[in-house]
Amino acid sequence: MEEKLRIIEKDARQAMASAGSLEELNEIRLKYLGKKGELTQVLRGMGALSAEERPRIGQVANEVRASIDQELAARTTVLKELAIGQRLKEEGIDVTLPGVPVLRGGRHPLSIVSEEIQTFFLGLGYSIADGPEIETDYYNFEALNLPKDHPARDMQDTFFINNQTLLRTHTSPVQVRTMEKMAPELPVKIIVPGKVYRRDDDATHSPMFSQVEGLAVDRRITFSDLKGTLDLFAREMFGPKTKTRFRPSYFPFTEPSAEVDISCVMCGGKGCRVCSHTGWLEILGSGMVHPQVLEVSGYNSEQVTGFAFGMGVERITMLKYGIDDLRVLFDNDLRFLQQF
Ligand code: 2NL
Repeated sequence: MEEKLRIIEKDARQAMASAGSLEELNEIRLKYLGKKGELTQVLRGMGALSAEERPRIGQVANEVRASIDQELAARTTVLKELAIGQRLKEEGIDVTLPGVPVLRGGRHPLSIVSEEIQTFFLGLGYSIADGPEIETDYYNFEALNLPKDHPARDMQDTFFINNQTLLRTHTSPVQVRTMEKMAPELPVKIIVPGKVYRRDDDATHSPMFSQVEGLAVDRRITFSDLKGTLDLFAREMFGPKTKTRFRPSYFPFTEPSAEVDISCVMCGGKGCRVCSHTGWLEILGSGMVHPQVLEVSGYNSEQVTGFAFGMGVERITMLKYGIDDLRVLFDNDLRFLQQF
């Protein structure tokens, strides 16, 4: 029996050492060590041995088993290495190739411009305020001197959620909320950036767009303060040679009201296609806060005055970077975004 075991040991080790693949090696393992394997068969016959022989044969059987296991483990390691080497060769991995570059994120042009506007006004001592995008009819319209059924409501086609609730059409309601909280404390100097919603959709209008509005309320604030502030702003945004023009206009929440134009960024004022041969480009709306708006917000309009303004960030961005279609700002095409 000992001889039989030694032969199995020799045969098994030899077969394993020459196995060419892990699959082949596994077959050999089953042939010798499996349930019906050769070694297993021999060990089953041990019951027939005499009491003197059994311990010695048992020890030999253990040695044989350990010896085969050792060869199995050694060959497994070698074949695994070979398999990896083979795959590397077949799949042609070239470790000298440069890696896949990690894409670096960047700021969206609308964020860049919105933050640039905010930074300018922070420098003049303004604070940043924000508030809800879902508003009540009261804060979006009534408090801003736009009663129900007033024709001026037609200027802002509105998404209503129900009779009293809507998507804000401008960030002005945040300014009303801020004044309500602060009154009668002075001065109020705030900048309100944020998304607003109007039922508009074409090459120059999007149903969602970004605004920055500003508000300054104090004793003896005048139209000169408004002009000086916005003139400085225009030159900061569009360069020191920029001229401004204040044109009479109408907003329900300001009186008097003015639209602010800058000398054309393309032609410098000579007249070209961008400025429709006028030499001027409109950048924002502004005015002296209507006394009615001050009163409902908690201020005495006999004692305090204020100016306010509002601008569309998309429009400023398009003028600053010479973009002629608003929609590229919302397409999220990396070929466009990576230019900033
Ligand atoms: C525009 C014009 C404007 C205001 C916004 C304002 C806010 C309060 C009181 C008075 Cl709380 N006015 N905001 C004033 C004038 C113009 O925006 O064309 N925006 C895109």
